[in-house]
Amino acid sequence: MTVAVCPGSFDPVTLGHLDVVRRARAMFDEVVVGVAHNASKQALLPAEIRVELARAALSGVEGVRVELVAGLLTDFCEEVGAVAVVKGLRGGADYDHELPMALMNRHLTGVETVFVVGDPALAHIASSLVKDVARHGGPIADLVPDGVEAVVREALGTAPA
Ligand code: COD
Repeated sequence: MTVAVCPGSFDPVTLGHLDVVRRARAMFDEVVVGVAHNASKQALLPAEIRVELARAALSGVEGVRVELVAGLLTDFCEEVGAVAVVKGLRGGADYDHELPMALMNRHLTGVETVFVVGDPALAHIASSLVKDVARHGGPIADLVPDGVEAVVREALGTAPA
């Protein structure tokens, strides 16, 4: 059985993330979604809430589970027996951002990274932009899975548009 890890901050999980996870599941027998800490980002939502929201969004998807990544992504990949990390690309900027991580992860344990091209209809969706829209009172319901908008708004203290 081939296992892949789809890692990210998922702060919060978006429809773009779900697209990447589904594409990964089409290639691997099992996908473990790893909710991790990005040292260069200050998370809005606590890790446990990010895990909860991702689990709810993916609860009906067979062969996919969501776990917290407590430390290094490469250690987590070894724990779950993953043969690959799957990341999504929206464009060239994503590739530039992802390449050093892919190389570092391969340097650490040899784990390969597989890049999937996301649905272009979702290419404008990024967790950071979702939070920015919500922070200014804009609508985000069609950018995130059900239930996520309310949690983000509560964390931000903003009312719906
Ligand atoms: N379409 C396609 N892909 C998308 C979309 C979209 N609309 N939205 C997001 N994605 C992709 C991103 O390109 C990325 O591949 C993935 O989804 C996750 O995105 P984010 O923003 O939730 O997650 P990041 O980029 O903050 O995740 C970084 C990690 C948390 C994976 C990284 O920091 C990490 O591995 N941390 C653990 C500690 C570690 O091992 N550090 C060393 C790393 S070399």
